[in-house]
Amino acid sequence: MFNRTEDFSSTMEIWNRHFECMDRDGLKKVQSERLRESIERVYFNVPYYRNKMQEAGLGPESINSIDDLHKLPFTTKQDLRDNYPFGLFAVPMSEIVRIHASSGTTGKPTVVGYTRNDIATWSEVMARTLTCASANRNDFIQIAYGYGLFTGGLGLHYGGEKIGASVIPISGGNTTRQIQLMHDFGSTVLACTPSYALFLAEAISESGIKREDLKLRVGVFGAEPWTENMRREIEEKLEIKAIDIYGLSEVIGPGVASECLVQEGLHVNEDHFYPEIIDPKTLEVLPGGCTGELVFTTITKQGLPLIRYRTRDLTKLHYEKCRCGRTLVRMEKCLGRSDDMLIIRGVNLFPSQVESVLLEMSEIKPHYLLIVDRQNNLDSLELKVEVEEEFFQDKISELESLRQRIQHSLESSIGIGLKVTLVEPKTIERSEGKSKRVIDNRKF
Ligand code: DLL
Repeated sequence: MFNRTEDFSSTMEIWNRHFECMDRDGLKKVQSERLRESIERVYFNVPYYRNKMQEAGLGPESINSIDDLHKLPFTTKQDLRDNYPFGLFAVPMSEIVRIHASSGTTGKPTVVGYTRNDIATWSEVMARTLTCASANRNDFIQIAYGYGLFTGGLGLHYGGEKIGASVIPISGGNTTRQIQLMHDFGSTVLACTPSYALFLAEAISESGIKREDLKLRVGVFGAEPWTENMRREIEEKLEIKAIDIYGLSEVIGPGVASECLVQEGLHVNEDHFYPEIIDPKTLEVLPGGCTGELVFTTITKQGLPLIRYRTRDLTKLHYEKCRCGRTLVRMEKCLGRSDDMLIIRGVNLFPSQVESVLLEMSEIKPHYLLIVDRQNNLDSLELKVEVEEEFFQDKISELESLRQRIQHSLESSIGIGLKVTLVEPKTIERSEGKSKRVIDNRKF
């Protein structure tokens, strides 16, 4: 993968040269020290971690360096759910200054809390992310990620302000206004999901605005998987450099890892988030260069520290120094997951969330199929669900009102617009083994 030779190190800015270019032995010392502090923090402040460590026969003294990490048990999204909403927080609520949330495996969201210090860490890693993408104080950053409980909008916002850029907090949607302001304000950096970037590219070409009248130079795209082909298409259509940024709310939000202009893997901010790759079946730790599930231990976070958190994202790590000069380990683009989480227009969705809403309605059977597609570069979601025999005989108007009720409950619960189609009993194919609930027609 990494075989080109051009040297970028003298031309690229680095936000925090001390940590981003530290020699790996020095980095390991920093990581080990921070890990020890983190383990003390969770052991003494979070009963869940203390119990799990005690069950494994471990105390804080068992963890002396990063080499001891493998002894510790894993943490999963289910653990966060079991301790909903604030059970894994390691500080009193009076120290939490911000709460975000993302989808859990059922109706309940995964809740994350930040102390003032965590917000400072987040701003720091986002400043690195934006600098990695060549942004600086002279840029106008149009933030078209959603603001709110989703971490995209505010994550980019704080990073943009930290580097001194002019931040445009336009949030997601309203494409006509996005294009208008991009033109009038002279936005140079676009932050949004890669699928929305493609959608915007088409909309710009239809808007009558000429490309040379826009100042756009680079995009920071993430929150969903996207391929090298999609990157090429975005770069050609928008005439910009398209940079991949990765993160998850549980770990901090965006800012966990980001590409530099070399575009050969995403630098993980491993002085804050220590990555491991495991075999998702055997749970063994795998060496650099092997594909497996990405696991993170936060080593500086205070509000919600996470120990060996299983992301379910599949990728591999590369430890060689990058041509930009950074020594931080790089992860390859994430293209798959080891669970059934879907990402639709940047929003996470588990089929079980849909199921739990459907199960509350007596008129329908829990036989359903979710069909995901991509039209005009935007994801679409359709639900086909079987109606109970007795209700299927009902008047068309009654069926239509049932359909609308299902649609409203689902949309308010999962936060994604969808099309609902009612189908006759026994028309959705039954499977002998694990039922197939999702057909994903998108090409990744
Ligand atoms: O998506 C945080 C984020 C916001 C990242 C803006 C980048 C930009 P969650 O909503 O918790 O957080 O979703 C996290 O999204 O486990 C991956 O499966 C997926 N994901 C995020 N970034 C990428 C990416 C935000 N660059 C989940 N490539 C993660 C592939 C990504 N998948």
